[in-house]
Parts: sequence; structure tokens; C-alpha cells
Amino acid sequence: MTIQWYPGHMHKARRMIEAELKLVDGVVEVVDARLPLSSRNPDLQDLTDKPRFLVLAKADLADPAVTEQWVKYWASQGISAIPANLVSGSGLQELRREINGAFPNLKRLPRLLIVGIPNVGKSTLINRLTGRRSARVGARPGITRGKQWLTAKGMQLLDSPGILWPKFDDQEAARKLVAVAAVRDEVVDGVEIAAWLLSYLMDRYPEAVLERYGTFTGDEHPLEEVGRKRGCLLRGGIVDLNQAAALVLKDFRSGRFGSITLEEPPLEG
Ligand SMILES: Nc1nc2c(ncn2[C@@H]2O[C@H](COP(=O)(O)OP(=O)(O)OP(=O)(O)O)[C@@H](O)[C@H]2O)c(=O)[nH]1
Ligand SMILES: [Mg+2]
Repeated sequence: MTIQWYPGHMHKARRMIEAELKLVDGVVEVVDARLPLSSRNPDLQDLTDKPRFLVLAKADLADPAVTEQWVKYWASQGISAIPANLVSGSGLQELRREINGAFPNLKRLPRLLIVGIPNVGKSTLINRLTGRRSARVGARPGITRGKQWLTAKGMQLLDSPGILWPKFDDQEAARKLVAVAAVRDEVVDGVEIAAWLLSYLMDRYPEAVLERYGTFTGDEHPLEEVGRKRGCLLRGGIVDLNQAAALVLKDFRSGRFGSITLEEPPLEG
């Protein structure tokens, strides 16, 4: 995934999604269960009022208790969110059920577009829903030329997902997106992100940090302490912060802290 999201690209992606939305009955929006808000693109709300199904992908990597809170939160907003592990397929039956129930008056299979920011699991979901015998049904006359439909159980999917651009204007969201590797590292300061991530983990998941890195003395910045413990050293015993940051991010991305969610739903009331 190497798209750089310059304004021109966002424009183009938006136009493509607008065109594709006209061809479908509903939209399956895939977000990352570890950051259900930051991985969601609010522009989609302005683009369509067709039925939307929210899939909280990578739920296997997220904190189940917090996922539960998110499902309740979305329900209070009138949105049914479905946690899923797209690799194992858990949650897909519920998604199919939701979709099947949403179009009672339709005389044909509902047509859906899968959308989401890069790397959230769009392709995995399409492959899961269509299965190995996924048939490419040629363009249907009268709809559009050149569009391919995939037949899945109980629905049809556009063959290519709509790629939404990540939220860059929101610094906090951008930081979280880099932490889960939805946005490439090069665009941001890895040390800043790792320092933020480490302090978040120490606050919310202290046992996981303790287990991974042991206790902290508090004499240095936690990221420096991690670097020192792990031998990320420059000449003269100075901690190589870039190396320490890379190590923390790698540990997080490979799930070595366990199941972690990076944001909680806003408090209600
Ligand atoms: N653990 C876990 N990994 C997942 C899940 N869904 C997808 N992945 C992994 O996430 C990575 C990205 O998945 P893709 O399906 O390629 O994501 P995408 O949205 O199509 O990405 P782009 O095409 O780059 O926009 C892959 O390594 C998947 O195996 C999930 O539910 N759990
Ligand atoms: Mg893909």
C-alpha cells in the first residue's frame, strides 16, 4: 500500500466512490476495531444515505471489553456495528443476517459496495464473502459498462472496494492510524508516536507493558528506558530513540501486548 494521500488523490477517490454508490443498494463500511472512530471517514456520511453496515474488523486484535462498549455506543447512534475477525470469518454470519434483513422489498440480491481506509481488511472481507468459488459476473447491461460484480451468498459485491482516505487533519487520529500501520510511517515522526503509544499503554494496559518490558525506574523517559533495556544504544551510552520507537511499534503491531484498543467511545449524556 503506497498511496500518498495528496488532495488530488482524495478528490479522485471521492469521485470514484460517488459514482459507485449510485450502483449499489447499501454500503459495508470497514473500520479497524482498535480505533473505530479514527479509522472511520466522516465524509462517507455526506456521500450517501443508503443503508450502511459497520464492520469492526480485526476485532481479534482489539480489547473485547472496549469493543463491547463501541457496539453499544454505535447502537445508541442507530448504527449496528458488527465486530469481526475477517481472517477466521467470525462475525460474518451476523453481517449477512443484517444485510439480508435490510432490503425486504428488493426482488433481486442486494448490491453492496465495501469501503474503508487502506489496510483495514476490505479485500479480506470480499474474499471471505465470496468464498473461493467467487464468480465474476460480467457487467450487467443497463447498470454500467465495465463494472464487475462478484456473487456472494445472498448478495452481490462490486469487485473492487472503495478506498477512503484516512483522517490527516486530526493529529490524534493520524497518530493512531500510524500506530496500527494504516498510514505509512514516513509521513510522521515515529518517536513521537511511539512515545505516545507507550504512555497510552502504560496508562490503560499497565500489566501488558510490565510483562513485556519489566518495571520502569522513572529516571528517564519511558521510551529511553525501553531503548536502554533492549540495547538500542548509540556511542557513549545514549539511547537511540529511533530504534527504540521502531521496537515499540513493532511489538504493538505484532500483537505482543495482547488485545489492545486505542480509543474508547465518548461518554454519553
Ligand atoms: N488479525 C486480523 N487481521 C486481519 C483482519 N482482516 C484483515 N487482516 C489483515 O490485514 C491486512 C490488510 O488486509 P486487506 O484485506 O488487504 O486490507 P485492504 O483494506 O484491502 O487494504 P488495501 O487494499 O491496502 O486498502 C492483511 O494482512 C490481512 O490479513 C482481521 O479481522 N484480523
Ligand atoms: Mg485491498
